[in-house]
Amino acid sequence: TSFATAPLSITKLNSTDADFHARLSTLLAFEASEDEAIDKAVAQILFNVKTHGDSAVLAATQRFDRLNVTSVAALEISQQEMQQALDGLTPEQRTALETAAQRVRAYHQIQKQECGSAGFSYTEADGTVLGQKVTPLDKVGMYVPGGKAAYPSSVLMNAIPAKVAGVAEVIMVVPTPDGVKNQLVLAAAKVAGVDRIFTIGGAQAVGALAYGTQTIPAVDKIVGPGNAYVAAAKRRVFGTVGIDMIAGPSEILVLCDGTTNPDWVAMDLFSQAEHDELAQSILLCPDAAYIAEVEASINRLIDTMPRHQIIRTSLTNRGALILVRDMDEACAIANSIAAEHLEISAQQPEHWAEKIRHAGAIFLGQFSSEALGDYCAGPNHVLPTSRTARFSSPLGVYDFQKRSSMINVSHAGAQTLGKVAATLAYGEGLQAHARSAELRLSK
Ligand code: HSO
Ligand code: ZN
Repeated sequence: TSFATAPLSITKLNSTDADFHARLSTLLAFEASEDEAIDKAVAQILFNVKTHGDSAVLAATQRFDRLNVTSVAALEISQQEMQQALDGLTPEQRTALETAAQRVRAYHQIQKQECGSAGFSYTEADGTVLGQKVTPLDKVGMYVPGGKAAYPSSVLMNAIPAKVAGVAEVIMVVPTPDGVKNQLVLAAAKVAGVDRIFTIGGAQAVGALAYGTQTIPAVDKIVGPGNAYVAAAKRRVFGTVGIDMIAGPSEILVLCDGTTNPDWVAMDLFSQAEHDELAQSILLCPDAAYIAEVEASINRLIDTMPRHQIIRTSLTNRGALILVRDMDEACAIANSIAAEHLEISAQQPEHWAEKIRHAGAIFLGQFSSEALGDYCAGPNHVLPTSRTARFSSPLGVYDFQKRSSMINVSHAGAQTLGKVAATLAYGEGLQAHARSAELRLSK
């Protein structure tokens, strides 16, 4: 049912206002709530899983997801069941999933070639060889949320770069409260090449992957988004295993010169606002009349959206339409926002893109809607949020590799390096280091 609602009250800012920067930072401020009660409960669950293994995982799964099985082995989903899920899709769904997977795989294969996966080495004049060796991780755990945020596209985005990197085993965990399985998630896992799936979730799943149990193998890194319990558990097991970033709410920043159809821009703002109430959608534009048009589009289109309530809350609390002096200023503000997604919906988008230094993904031109990147353009949709694009990158092949230094000192090299090392070692008062270097000096 659609009903007339009051026009949406979205924050409007003008970059020439004296309090602009203060208001912008208030708008951007986002603190991931670190709930003490949640963290305490998580610590207890992790301790139980670490000390009791399978039986603790089983007890927590029975309690939280109401699954009454007698072994963790019974919670594993077979490759055959994944295949059945894939076979059960409509031809249209199946083709879309496979096309997306193929494009994401192709992109990450190129990324693998370009990100130094071959390592390097060089030989010095005296024959000493120095270099770096790149190795994929052995085992990776992938958390997939159950319920409303269970995105098959995220299964592709997390698993495919891991498999392209050469990870031997990708082990997925996904909670299935009351035994309800998401067929699209299982199908996506099959298409992405996930090796094993366990229907467990929450802190108990993170603990099982981090410490290993009688049935669930211990992994080397855990990736994938989850609720507050999962995030707290990932923080706590970090160090025992690697983790990816802890993702905040989705963000879109549209930088528009006023030449794109305003309905398109309104829908792009909706597309991230519909993820959740805390998502952030912002428009930067130098044309006041155009901003008014986008606002009219927002008000005309919002009630046609099934998720209009979430969109309304998100846009009201965290959205903004910002009038800027010109496109140059828009780029400068975009850099300070360092958004997860930046659309440059403008003529000559490459020109403005050159000025952008901080954004998780940059979408150029009016045809590059973020939605295409979310599903099937090829680049990863797991991106730095909450201004972390200032210092971090999209999830990629490199997140599933690690590097080892290689040092092969020649006899001649040991003579020159031995003296340098010994001198520094004596300076540090480390006699054994000095002698170790000196023993290799020829008399
Ligand atoms: N925009 C999300 C990814 C996603 N969108 C999944 C749709 N499905 C990441 O910020
Ligand atoms: Zn999205």
